[in-house]
Amino acid sequence: MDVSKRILTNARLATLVDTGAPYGLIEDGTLVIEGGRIAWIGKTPDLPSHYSSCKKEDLGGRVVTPGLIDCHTHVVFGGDRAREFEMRLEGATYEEVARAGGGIISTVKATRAASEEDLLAAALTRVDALIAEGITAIEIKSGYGLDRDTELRMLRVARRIAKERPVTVRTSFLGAHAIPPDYKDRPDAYLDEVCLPALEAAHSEGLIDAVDGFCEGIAFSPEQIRRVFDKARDLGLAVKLHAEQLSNLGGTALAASYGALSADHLEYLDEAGVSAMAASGSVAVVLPGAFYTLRETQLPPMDLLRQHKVPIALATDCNPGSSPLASLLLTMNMGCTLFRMTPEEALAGVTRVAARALGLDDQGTLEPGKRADLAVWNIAHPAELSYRIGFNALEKRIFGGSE
Ligand code: DI6
Ligand code: FE
Repeated sequence: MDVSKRILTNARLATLVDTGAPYGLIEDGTLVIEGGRIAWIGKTPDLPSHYSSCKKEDLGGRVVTPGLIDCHTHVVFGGDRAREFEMRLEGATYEEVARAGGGIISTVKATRAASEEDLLAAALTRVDALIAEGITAIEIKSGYGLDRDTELRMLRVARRIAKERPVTVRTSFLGAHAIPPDYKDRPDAYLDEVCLPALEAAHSEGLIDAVDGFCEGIAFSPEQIRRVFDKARDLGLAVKLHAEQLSNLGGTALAASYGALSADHLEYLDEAGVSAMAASGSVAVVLPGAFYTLRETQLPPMDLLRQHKVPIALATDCNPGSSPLASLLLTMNMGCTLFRMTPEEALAGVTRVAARALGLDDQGTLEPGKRADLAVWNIAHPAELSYRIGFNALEKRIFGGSE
């Protein structure tokens, strides 16, 4: 018997390939894995005869999806912000907490004080929760260091996660996340003296896959973000942006003009921004965990995004302040209930479209040539993934062909 091959049969394959069928579903499907990649996929009766001598794993009619992808997280950080949660419940807004020196800056203090080992151990607890729900790829941002050493330490921790666990990690440099207290009212000096040099240093150590920023009244202006993006362009790095989360500053159109992989949050996005995204091919990453936690009422312009055919991804935004959420399944449910996504859009948003938001060409769908990153679910229909709340139906996760 040939053991280099693995054949999963009697499965309902939610391929997420645009075949016309919802979810790209193949009923009574079989999937062949060879060399860690999908070698063949189709209806069981059509399986080529040269596979007939191989042992088959009967999945008993279970649903198989691509491994899930969380394309926007801040899982590496020190401390927590439970006290801030209490303050907000007592009436303070997220911006008021930030302006009073809490918010992102309080996590910066805790992150600077934490060792690489402590940051790794804490991040792994969150990554493990995601992996337990079938995640096979995750994006991780820096941005709680805001000094060169801590930004680099966060990114090293992110890279180490891919060695400690069977998961693909994509890193984003987010030095332009907040203005540190020592540079209060001098954001350009912070960019010149800290952020841009740290970006170069991290890039030269091979620690970055993309460059992100936070374009907002409490963070950086479009002109300042432009300076960060110009440096990214010089270094040949892709960009993405936290944009239009609390107000509309036009960050999305700026990101689109740099061919951004994605623009993220987008509650205050207008039609001009949506058309700029459509023209650049950028993905809209919506983050219902932050919307929920901040008790936002302004919804991202979902219908405009659909009308302009902007692909929509969904992610946890797992972070200690605005989205202390380490469940991508709950995020899918929130995407449907809060943002009125369909369960099919939600599943595409954490697979095919999330892969695109990270520039991962060989993941996110079930088709020949793609990595064999799969999730097998003990459910009868893929809509159940979004429908249930606080319920994890993962039967097993396959990463690069192995469990
Ligand atoms: N927007 C967010 O939602 C996170 N960062 C950002 O730019 C929040 C980060 C935090 O509150 O710690
Ligand atoms: Fe974020």
